[in-house]
Amino acid sequence: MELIDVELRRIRLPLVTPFRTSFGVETERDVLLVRVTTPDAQGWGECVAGSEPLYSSEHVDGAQLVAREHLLPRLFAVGDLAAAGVAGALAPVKGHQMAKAALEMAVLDAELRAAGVSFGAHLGAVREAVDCGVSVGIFPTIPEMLDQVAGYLAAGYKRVKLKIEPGWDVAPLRAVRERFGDDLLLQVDANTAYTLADAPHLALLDDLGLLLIEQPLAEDDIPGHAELAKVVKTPICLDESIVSARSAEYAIAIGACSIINIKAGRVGGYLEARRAHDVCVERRVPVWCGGMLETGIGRAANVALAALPGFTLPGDTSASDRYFDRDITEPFVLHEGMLSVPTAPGLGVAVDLEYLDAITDSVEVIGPA
Ligand code: OSB
Ligand code: MG
Repeated sequence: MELIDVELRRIRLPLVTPFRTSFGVETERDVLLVRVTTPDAQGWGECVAGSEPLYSSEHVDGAQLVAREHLLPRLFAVGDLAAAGVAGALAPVKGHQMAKAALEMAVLDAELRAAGVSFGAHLGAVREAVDCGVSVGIFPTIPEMLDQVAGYLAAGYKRVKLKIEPGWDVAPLRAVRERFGDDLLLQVDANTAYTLADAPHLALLDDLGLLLIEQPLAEDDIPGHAELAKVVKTPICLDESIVSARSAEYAIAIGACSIINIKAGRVGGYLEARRAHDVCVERRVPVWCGGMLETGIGRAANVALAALPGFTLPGDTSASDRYFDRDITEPFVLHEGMLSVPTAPGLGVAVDLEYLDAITDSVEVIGPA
């Protein structure tokens, strides 16, 4: 495939409700979109980096700079480009998984649109629709949080994930159990807000019947999670720590986690995400698809990924209206707690270009040197 040019576009989309985590609050998404043009098709990619480097070391301005200055020149230098060759071509650049993932995604979309193959079919999807959970931020008060959860349950979400931090853990969780009962599939995400010294406190969560606790300790503290797993009964799930299929393999091997949240952006792309999935399946470690408040572009790919056989737990693949009043593709709508996996070629969704232009902050088009 020949790469004709690549558009880097920044859009601004307000969130329907502020999303607060232990690392910060987001009220709108400032998203870097990638559009690649090849002779046969265009392809879209979405970079999941946040506006500040608070979830990981990447952030959206940095991702755009790295894409423009370091990644795209390497892609244009490849003679006959294929999605399967993107990671190798970009490997000399260390890190920057989210920037790399966005470029690989756009190339893969173009390739699959030209070939008439959907993302799901290409990745190995075995389901037509996927079970959806919802990630609930930290609220100023417990009643406000409970109302939000009630609304999501009424909409049909199959499991709830509460964001926690020191001072917002046991009490809100007990309140959720009291109001919605013990059958609710409930899990928590700390986004690295605790240390191993908090192990006795985290063990208090054991009585709450949680599916898992996600990333309680620091990103680089994989051994600490293995220690914590000896003290708490709630299964430990890693998010931030898993930056490649290999890191998944090592974390599982040392007993740091018994469940993994897979995010394509964090591991450098959907093809590496599939390899991480395969590692987990071989080791009988359940996985689920994480989310990064994606637009319909990223959501289409996430829903396809979540349809792979090892994704046996509901993911953070919520409907478009959980995030935005208006999505930039046709909206993803929940049916009986599920989202349908797109079947049309590539991502299988169409971008609303008129709306996109209306919410665009900047566009740069990069060609061969
Ligand atoms: O830790 O899973 C996380 C959003 C932004 C950054 C990190 C995380 C999240 C979420 C939201 O939990 C998941 C979603 O997209 O609904
Ligand atoms: Mg997480």
